[in-house]
Amino acid sequence: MRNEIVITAEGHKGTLERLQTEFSAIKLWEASDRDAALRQAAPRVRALAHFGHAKVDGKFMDALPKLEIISNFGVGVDAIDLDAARQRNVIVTNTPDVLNDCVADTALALVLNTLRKFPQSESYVRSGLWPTRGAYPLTTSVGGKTLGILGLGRIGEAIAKRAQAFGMKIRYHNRNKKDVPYAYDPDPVALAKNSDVLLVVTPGGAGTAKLVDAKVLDALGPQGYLVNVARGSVVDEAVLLRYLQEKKIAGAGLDVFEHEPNVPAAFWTLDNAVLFPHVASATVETRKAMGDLQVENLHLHFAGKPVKTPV
Ligand code: NAP
Ligand code: 8YV
Repeated sequence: MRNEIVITAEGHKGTLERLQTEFSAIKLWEASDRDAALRQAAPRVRALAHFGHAKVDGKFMDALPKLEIISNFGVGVDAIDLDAARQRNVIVTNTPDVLNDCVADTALALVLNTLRKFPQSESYVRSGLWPTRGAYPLTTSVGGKTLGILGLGRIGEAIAKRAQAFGMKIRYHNRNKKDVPYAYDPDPVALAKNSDVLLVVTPGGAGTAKLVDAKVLDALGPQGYLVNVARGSVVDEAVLLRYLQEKKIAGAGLDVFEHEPNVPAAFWTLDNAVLFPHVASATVETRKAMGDLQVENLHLHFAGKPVKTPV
């Protein structure tokens, strides 16, 4: 008999297919009455497969009193109340490492696109402006610039390697200093002050909420660039918008926003911002690897074995 699971949202197609084939799956997003669906599942369901960024809080967990594991599609687990899970002895798993390369590639793409304005210069050709207005204005080079990584973890280290290959110098700030060959700054303001490009790749959640605020952006200054591939919550978005409009920083490259998929319309027309729709891990290969890990954790747990990637 297949083990029963609840799937919270419509996620990656191939993974959904696996989940529905290998488990007996209740698709919460399809239920006309979500509470009734949870009440029906409550006496039996021990596992939740979570997709997306909707909150999984203590109340949600209490609706499934037999819950033992939440298997998340994604490395960031800021949507899941980890304290509530701990209090209820619910294991939380995520999908680390398998996405490092793609997320780091995207981070570098944002660095290049933001400093060199490649998307804007591409639009210049497509809009037919080149013959009439002449050469596209000069931009600024990447090589020789200092990249300050806020959150030098698994993905941050993959970004550092790539950035070095582009001739960038690396600095970082974490709460804990690491044994790495990069200069350490004791706080985000010092890192911003010492960097040309501040690249944010910390986890989201309460511990990092608005970590990049006006003080950090002031330290980055009018020649400095911000790149965010972490979570929108880590940056004070209203302040960032104002600083971009007033040219108090030189530019920003953003893969993540505070209220995705809604990006304030004022960002759309900025010439000094490059905007991606949260695509850092969005390749066929990486999304499959993330889903395989999510499914593997569920199978291991149902087999009574330790999960592969607990949070
Ligand atoms: P990780 O290995 O846990 O690295 C996170 C790093 O952030 C650690 O080095 C940690 O060091 C540091 N950190 C945590 N809190 C901090 C704070 N308050 N101030 C400064 N540094 C702090 O995680 P990862 O696998 O690299 O992933 C990082 C995050 O990237 C994820 O949690 C997720 O939010 C985001 N992400 C986004 C995408 C996307 O599609 N855009 C894709 C994947 C991941 P200390 O503990 O020493 O502070
Ligand atoms: C995914 C991510 O886009 O892993 C993460 O933390 O942000 C991304 O890889 C997201 O989890 C899919 O919902």
